[in-house]
Amino acid sequence: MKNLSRRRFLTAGIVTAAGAAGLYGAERIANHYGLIPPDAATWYGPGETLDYDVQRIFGRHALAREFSPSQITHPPFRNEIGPKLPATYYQMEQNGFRDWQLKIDGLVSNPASFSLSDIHSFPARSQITMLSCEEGWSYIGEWTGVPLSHLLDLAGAKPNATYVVYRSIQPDYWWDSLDIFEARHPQTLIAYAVNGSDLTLRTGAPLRMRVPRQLGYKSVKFINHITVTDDIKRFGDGLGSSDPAYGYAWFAGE
Ligand SMILES: Nc1nc2c(c(=O)[nH]1)N[C@H]1C(S)=C(S)[C@@H](COP(=O)(O)O)O[C@H]1N2
Ligand SMILES: [Mo]
Repeated sequence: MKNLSRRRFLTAGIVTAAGAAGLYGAERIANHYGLIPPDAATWYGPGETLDYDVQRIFGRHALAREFSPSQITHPPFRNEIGPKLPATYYQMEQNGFRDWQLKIDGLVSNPASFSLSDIHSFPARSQITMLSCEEGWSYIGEWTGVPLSHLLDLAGAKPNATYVVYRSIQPDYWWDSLDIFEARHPQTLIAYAVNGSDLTLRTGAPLRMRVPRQLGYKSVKFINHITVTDDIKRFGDGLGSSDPAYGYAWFAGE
């Protein structure tokens, strides 16, 4: 397979370049070129760093596979939602999420707050992709939403931005970030519908991040706050997301 041989080639290249210093040296080289994921110091760091580097060097623009309508999974799989959502969530749900706001701040020239009707008025993209959970199940669905890159442009994300942090209405329990390449990738959406219907509580209503090139846990539900930054270490415990605290890598690409 093409990808496998590329991966081997790069791994060999980095290890050769690092010489006797091995993985540690490889990390130093990768660090020099800005190729270190935020959680690289954790126990799965070296392997994850190599995966991330291969992806960023060879696959930055690669598209996640898109499927045909006949391949959509019926009924779709819906994961359990973790701890109970705050009471304000259910109040907003009762009200058709008319009061929901998606805030975008940080390294932007026009910090903004978008309502759902703002989001619906922006250019939409629909794509049929697979959502794969780290626990081994997956399903195919058609997600519709606005490309995150469009919101970054509207807010005027500054050129020195390196990461985009996103939080849900469960801000401490579930938050994540993408590097600027993944954030600007055309398939990365702020989704509001799946299979032609508005999202529901189970699917992350009213807005959910959809990152089809990475595992399902990066597709955070109930999104209400996006922050553009050049300093990912400032957020949470500095590892780029809540994933490492649960034993999962920040970079969840293939
Ligand atoms: N806010 C929030 N987002 C979340 C989760 C969650 O529990 N809370 N679960 C994640 C995980 S582990 C997966 S695999 C997907 C599942 O998406 P689905 O319910 O559409 O299948 O949502 C992700 N987003
Ligand atoms: Mo998952």
